[in-house]
Amino acid sequence: MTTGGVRLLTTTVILALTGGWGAPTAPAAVQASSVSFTSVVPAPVVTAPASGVTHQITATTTIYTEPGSPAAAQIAGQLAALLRRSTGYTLPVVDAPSTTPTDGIALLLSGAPPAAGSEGYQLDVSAPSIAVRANQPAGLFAGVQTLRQLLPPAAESATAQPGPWEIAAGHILDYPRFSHRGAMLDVARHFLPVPVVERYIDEIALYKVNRLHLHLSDDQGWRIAVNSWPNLAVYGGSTQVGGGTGGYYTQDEYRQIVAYAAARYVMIIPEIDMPGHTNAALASYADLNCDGVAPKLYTGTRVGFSSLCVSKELTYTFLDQVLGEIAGLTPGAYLHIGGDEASSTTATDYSTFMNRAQQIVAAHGKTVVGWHDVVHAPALPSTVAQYWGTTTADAAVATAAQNGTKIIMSPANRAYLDMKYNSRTKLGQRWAGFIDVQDAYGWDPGAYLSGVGETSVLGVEAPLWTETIQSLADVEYMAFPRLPAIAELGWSPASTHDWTSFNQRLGAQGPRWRVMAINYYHSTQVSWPTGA
Ligand code: NGO
Repeated sequence: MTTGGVRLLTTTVILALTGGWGAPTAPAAVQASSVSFTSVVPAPVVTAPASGVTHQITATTTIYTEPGSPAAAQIAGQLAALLRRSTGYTLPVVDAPSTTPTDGIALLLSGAPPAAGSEGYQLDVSAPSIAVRANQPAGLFAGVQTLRQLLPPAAESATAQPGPWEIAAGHILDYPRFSHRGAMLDVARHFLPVPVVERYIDEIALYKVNRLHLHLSDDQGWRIAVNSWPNLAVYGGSTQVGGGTGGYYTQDEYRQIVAYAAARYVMIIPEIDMPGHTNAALASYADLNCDGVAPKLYTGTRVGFSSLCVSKELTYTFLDQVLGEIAGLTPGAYLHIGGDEASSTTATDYSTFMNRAQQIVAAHGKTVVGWHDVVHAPALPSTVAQYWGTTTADAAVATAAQNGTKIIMSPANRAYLDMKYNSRTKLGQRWAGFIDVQDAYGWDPGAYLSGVGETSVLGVEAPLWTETIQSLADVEYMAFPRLPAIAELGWSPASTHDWTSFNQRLGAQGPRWRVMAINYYHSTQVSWPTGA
């Protein structure tokens, strides 16, 4: 593509940090033709650019896919659909021939090195062809996300653009550091409808996030239909923070979210928070309360005032039926049972309750995840604890880790996407501190919490709580650019960790987000290219 008659070779021209990002600028970097081969987020394990060589996608490009693999064909179809919109080309998807194609884009389930594992891939871009090779479909999907980032940002456009569609040539070998690379949406404080969740899945998948944890219940709302306890959604889901009408997912809608995520190699982890954070359930069924009296629905933002009734047997029938239905709807291995801030439950009751809740989850064939408070109750060996503290030392979590408990790292002062960027941020909270991009990026999940080493860490997760968040635009503003920072910590080897490199690669995403109409925060810490 030409900009004012000058063909730009790369988008890696970085604006000096002179506060000039908001100023009117001449040619937008979004029109640049070829993106640097080293601008991928998360950073790949091995990146070897072939200098001076480019590949061009043209009107005659074919997408070849692994013969006999419906999963590969689906991924090829996703890539074709994206590129047909923006290039206007036909881009037929056909079975690859028995010898490796010498033209076009090939998505192959053969020829990847064992090091690529089940989620990694090898990408080779040369002048005549592009090949993504993986051992498993998840790796092909990941490789395609990398390829998308190497294309000009206009490739993400929903309408046909003029091109040309050049990609810098080179070789990438890539695989993840951690198996759990998560994002969380709190759909309880403010309900977020299915299209918002699906769009967020698209956005996180581009950064190789492979888990979406849905916080489906809290004091202010119950967000999933449960056939055996229908009032939970119908009544308990009828409001939200600030008193809006709330909402809930029908079981079909939840299945739709699960399937949408699965097609993008994202596992849904549903959370029913307990024994605290349960006012919506307690308001829906008087019998769940120790005194038999249902509290009113709650639309404020206090925490720690509600508790399921630990001494009533009905509570465990409730858990068994609710968790049983949700387990049945969820193909993923995990059920999250919260367990945080149970300040209205005594320590003994908390232990009794969490112990039984874990047995119930296990009986339904799922692995328990709990907020790290769960380590104060007897834990099943398989129970995973999600660390959300603000300190780098927690003796109980360290002891649990030393006894084999796996930890998901979500330190609130680093990974909470609901924290404000700074004092001028309108949305969000500040209880865990301000988090600008450099704070979100500047820690090592495998060496952050004392006594919790790399082998105890299942991965990272960036939670987005929604006390102040009400719309897709709000979600995007808080998630971008911090979510890609956490995604890189989850995927990339510690050896690639480098703020200067990350800053430039992150900045290169800005023009892409413009084209995708992602409402991102223009952090002054990031070296955005001209026009982003
Ligand atoms: C805490 C609390 C949530 C809040 C969130 C807000 C956890 C695990 N429990 O995190 O109820 O919504 O902070 O930042």
